[in-house]
Amino acid sequence: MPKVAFITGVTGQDGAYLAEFLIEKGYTVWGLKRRTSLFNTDRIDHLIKDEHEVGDRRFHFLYGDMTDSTTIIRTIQQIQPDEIYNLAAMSHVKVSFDIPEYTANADGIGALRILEAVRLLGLTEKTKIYQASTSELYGKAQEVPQNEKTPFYPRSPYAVAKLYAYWITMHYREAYNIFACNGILFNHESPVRGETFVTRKITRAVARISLGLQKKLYLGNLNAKRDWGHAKDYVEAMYLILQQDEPDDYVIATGVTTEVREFVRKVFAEIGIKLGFTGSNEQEEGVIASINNDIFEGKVGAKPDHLRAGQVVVEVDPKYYRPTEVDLLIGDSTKAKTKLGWIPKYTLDDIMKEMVESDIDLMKREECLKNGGFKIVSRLEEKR
Ligand code: NAP
Ligand code: G4F
Repeated sequence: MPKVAFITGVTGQDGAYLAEFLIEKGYTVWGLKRRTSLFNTDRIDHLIKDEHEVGDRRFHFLYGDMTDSTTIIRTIQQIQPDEIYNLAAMSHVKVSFDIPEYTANADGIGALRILEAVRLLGLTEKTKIYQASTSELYGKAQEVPQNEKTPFYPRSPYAVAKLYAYWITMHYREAYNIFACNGILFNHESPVRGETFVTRKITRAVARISLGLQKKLYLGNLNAKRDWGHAKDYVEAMYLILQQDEPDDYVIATGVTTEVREFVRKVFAEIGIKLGFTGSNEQEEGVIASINNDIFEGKVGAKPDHLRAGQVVVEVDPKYYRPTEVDLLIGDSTKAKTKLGWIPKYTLDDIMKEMVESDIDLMKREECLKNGGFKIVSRLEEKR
């Protein structure tokens, strides 16, 4: 019998990559999906098969919401999963300051609802649980780099909600002997990263600026440093965590940290634009120092006639500042490397290159679509 996995948050970045990964491993995958007024399955369209056309389906949807216990219990009862990956969350740190109560409910109590369902349904021996914990738990980091023993100091309603989820997962492991694990994942990105997270916001904007569709990129804190990996590497770690003999918690990170400002510079450099930064704080600007026409034309497929040296293409807008910031994250994943044999394959340069190329392609397709072209493949498919 194929193993059965239940993924909450299947329409998100990680859910999509994980579903694909598990299906390739032979699993039957059930995904929890919120009802939305428009389709939001772009990232997983390639996995969805019409039941009227295909007999053997490996991927299924169920409607539900992390704030709705009864549906979660009914769903888990129906599926009887071998593994649950709890990825659903209001995952945007800045937005969590605007909707803290909802964030606590979905991200914090949501994790409890999954654990309690497994306990109530008598599945504690059968079902393993992965909880999507986060490096945001370290917040005002108490040591550098951060590992499984580093004390937590959350700095946002999101991180506080995730702190509850972390501890309740560990508590259910100890109190009820459930195979429940925390993956403390540092930031991970991809071409299907949500458009309002900083890396994707940057690669999208650089693509649009290069094509003359946008003039400037407005950002918040350029000084923040993050340990950025690739979502594909990170979903493999989630799977490995649940394949161990004993449940445990693991830090998943690359061990390399990069400033937001440096990420911006690198993405512009990828299309042949050398960027300099002048000024400080809210007056800081990113200015084109020079353009390598050959690289630009090779990457963008057009001439940079609308761009010139001295042009300001990046500005700071304080509306993107957070009431409290997480200044520096860098993870030490020695435990994952030793015990899981997990080694990330992608470097930050690989990720950035893949993302900007994908966004240039996407922007061209969107423009083509506006002008009467056809959308023929899903976003994830076209980015693989
Ligand atoms: P994401 O792209 O924002 O996806 C979040 C998923 O959760 C989406 O499928 C979303 O559905 C779903 N969701 C949100 N609220 C829900 C609710 N109330 N009920 C049911 N589903 C709900 O996030 P991600 O980057 O894939 O991250 C996956 C998980 O890992 C999240 O828990 C995140 O907090 C955590 N994490 C992420 C990172 C990272 O760098 N990516 C690092 C550490 C931890 P819709 O599509 O309908 O919005
Ligand atoms: O890309 P971000 O929004 O990601 P953040 O806050 O680190 O959170 C992400 O990673 C966490 C893991 O550590 C996950 F748990 C969480 O779910 C999410 O996936 O911001 C990264 C940094 C921040 O310091 C932010 O202040 O970039 C800075 N930044 C500067 N300008 C910006 C912007 N962030 C966003 N989103 N938009 C800006 O304009």
